[in-house]
Order: sequence, then structure tokens, then C-alpha cells
Amino acid sequence: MQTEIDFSTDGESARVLDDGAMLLRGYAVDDADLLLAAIARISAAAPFRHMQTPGGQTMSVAMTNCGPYGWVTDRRGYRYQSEDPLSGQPWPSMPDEMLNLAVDAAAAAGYPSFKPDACLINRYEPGAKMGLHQDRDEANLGQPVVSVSLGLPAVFLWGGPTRTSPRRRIALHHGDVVVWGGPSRLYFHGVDILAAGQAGGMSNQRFNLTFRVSH
Ligand code: MD3
Ligand code: FE
Repeated sequence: MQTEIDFSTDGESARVLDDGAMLLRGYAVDDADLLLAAIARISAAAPFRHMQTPGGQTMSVAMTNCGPYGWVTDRRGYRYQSEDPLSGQPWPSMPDEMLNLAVDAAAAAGYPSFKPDACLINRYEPGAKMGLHQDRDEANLGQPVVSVSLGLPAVFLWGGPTRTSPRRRIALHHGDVVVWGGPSRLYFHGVDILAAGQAGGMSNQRFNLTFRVSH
């Protein structure tokens, strides 16, 4: 079923994108400064880095993590692990303001017992992209993924259950939150090449936080 829901009076603020996927437009706008400050602290301890795919390609998106587990990729494969491979130390803890936002967004989308143990932080600079993929490295695929977009807008590519399913292009803006659960949890998705913004300098980038139940 593909229901369109409009909870707002002055425009669309939440809608069902697909079976189990709900877009909460602007849900994180009021928390954005706190979240960006948290990202700065986390990346001071666990720096953004361009990881290698198992096939040996360097990803254009730079990544770090916070929480008990972090997602990593290298020549050995994709996995969650509790230490940052750069330092051998545990990932920085997940700040309360990040955890609370993710838990509240999941509850608003109908997942009242979401307890993420991992937050992958993606950093896109102009030219970066993420190819079409599924997220299937988590042990419990019955739990949703919550994503929070900050900074420059991006074109999100939203597919379906197979790699060749038709794709929709969806703009994700600063403060948008999407909760991906149900059948949509395993749908193919990606991010188109990021265009440079008007602002320049430090703000000429996009962050995406994805909260996951990895174990
Ligand atoms: C749908 N990140 O980190 S967020 C990823 O903007 C990832 O950085 C993109 O795809 C980004 O894996 C897209 C939207 C998203 C995130 C996770 C999902 C959509 C998802 C997991 C399952 C289904
Ligand atoms: Fe993904």
C-alpha cells in the first residue's frame, strides 16, 4: 500500500514513501546545531576516513561511527565492530541528543522499541556519491534504520527489492529524517553525485547519520 499522508497545515511534513518507509521532513532542524557539534566532537576522536570496499575501491564518502558498534569496510569485507580500526580504541559513545532524536523519530514512525547500537556518520563533499546497495549487514533486519540528513541537499535514489527495480529520485534536505522499516528495509538505494552548494567553506558538505540495530 502506498498511502500519502499530510500531517501539516502549511505543506507536507511527513509522508509514507513506500511500504514501511516514512519521511519526516525537517524533523531534526531544531537539533541540527547540537548534532553538528556532536559530529565535530566524534570526528575529533574518530576521524572521517575513506574506507576501501572489498573489491579495492576507495569510497568517495568519508565515514566514522559512534556507539557500541561501527560499520566498517575493508578488503576483508563489510562488518560491524566495536573498535575503530584506525586507533584500535572503542568508537566514541553515542551522544544522548543523537540517540534521543533517533528513538523519537522511530517512535513517530511506528517503531516504539527502537534501540540503536550503532550510528554510521557519512560525510559527502561535492562530487561524492553512494552507489546502489542494500543494507544487510545487521543481525536483526526486523528493526528499522533511521537516517538524518544535515547540510547540503542530496538526491536520494530509492529503488525496490531488486537491483533493477525502478528508481525514484527524492530530494533530502537539511534536517530531514527518514525511518526505513518493514519491506523497505531491504530495498536498494543510493545517493547521486553531490552538487556543490552556494555557501562554500565548511558548510559545503552533507552529513548523513544512520542509526542501526547491528546486533
Ligand atoms: C533504506 N546512506 O549509509 S540515507 C547508508 O545519504 C546509506 O548517506 C545514504 O545508504 C546517505 O547505508 C542514504 C537513507 C537510507 C539509509 C539506510 C537505509 C536508506 C535506507 C537502509 C535500508 C533502507
Ligand atoms: Fe544504505
